[in-house]
Amino acid sequence: MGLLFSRFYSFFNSNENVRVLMVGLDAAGKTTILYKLKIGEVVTTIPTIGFNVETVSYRNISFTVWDIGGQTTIRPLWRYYYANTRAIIFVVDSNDVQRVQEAREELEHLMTEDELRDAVLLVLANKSDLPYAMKPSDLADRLRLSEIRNREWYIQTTCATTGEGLYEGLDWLAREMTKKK
Ligand code: G3D
Ligand code: MG
Repeated sequence: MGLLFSRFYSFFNSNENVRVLMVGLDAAGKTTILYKLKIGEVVTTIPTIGFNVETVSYRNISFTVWDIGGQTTIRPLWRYYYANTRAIIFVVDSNDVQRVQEAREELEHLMTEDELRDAVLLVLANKSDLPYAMKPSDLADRLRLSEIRNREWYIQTTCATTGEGLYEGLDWLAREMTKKK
């Protein structure tokens, strides 16, 4: 188990199953983050319904990851993965100005999902190492994070390839999740 994750895990000692949902448009950096956390074996399943789901678990905590965007027909099926979700990690490519609006629409959609209403939200402004990366405040504006109601949220700048910022992000998440118990 990696250092990043062990600190996160240390916040939890119950046997309650906890799911962390990590989503974002394709190429945002989710798979890279998943491997960087070094939790264990990442299992990819491709349900017949047609979207890739990556999962990795350590004891009672599991990370469930998929690409969002586009395909509205499969959207209702995401719900099967919402059970026990305590946290949403929304990963954004901060270098991709073209698709930030699409990311916002997807995020807004997730925020209206009834089964996710109690989940805290961590937004990762990823690829911050790239020269044209938007500043987190700019990204927060474009994602309209200030309009989020009844939910704790936080935006953290990250570089998934080096791991920078992941520790801080997970730390915030762990603190918020345990507060809510
Ligand atoms: P996804 O799982 O969200 O679809 P991936 O995204 O993790 O597959 O990442 C997509 C590409 O972006 C990968 O490059 C990956 O190395 C790169 N990437 C992820 N995070 C960062 C980052 O913080 N900075 C930079 N510069 N690149 C990043 P490839 O070339 O393998 O497609
Ligand atoms: Mg991926």
